[in-house]
Amino acid sequence: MERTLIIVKPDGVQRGLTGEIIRRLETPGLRIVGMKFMQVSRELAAEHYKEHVGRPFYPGLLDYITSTPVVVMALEGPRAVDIARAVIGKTDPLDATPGTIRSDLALMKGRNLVHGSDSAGSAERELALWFRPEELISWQRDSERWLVE
Ligand code: DAT
Ligand code: MG
Repeated sequence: MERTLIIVKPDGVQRGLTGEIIRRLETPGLRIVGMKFMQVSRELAAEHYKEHVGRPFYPGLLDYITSTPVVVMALEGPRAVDIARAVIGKTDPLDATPGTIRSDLALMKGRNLVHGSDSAGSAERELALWFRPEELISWQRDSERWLVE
């Protein structure tokens, strides 16, 4: 089992797509183990996106992610990081495969609706950044044996 960090970004919340985005990630079998609605501070945004410091889009990225509230989630499942990335699609909606969230619902890299951790290491770092340990709840779903062999 693996955990990944998902953020429904401000455009997702503003466009009323929170439910649609959660549905697309939850339906394949990923299980919610943490979730909250929050306004992101500049400090948290900067720490989250620190790998992009110095890139031309970085200031705009911080303005965007801190503009209005987000929904942040921890999802758990086998290969959760890669499964979530597959459901989300490539960074640029134009490159994303049809059927993915970004291909179906977004137009631009800078308004691509949702974040998903890109590796197990990133997921660990990001989950620690966005959630206190007690906010992540381990639980089992009765349908698990029909999803996980
Ligand atoms: P991803 O979100 O697919 O992991 P990333 O980590 O490379 O993509 O970049 C983080 C976010 O920054 C991305 O979701 C949107 C924004 N971004 C990346 N490259 C960009 C660009 N060239 N122009 C505008 N925004 C960009
Ligand atoms: Mg990334």
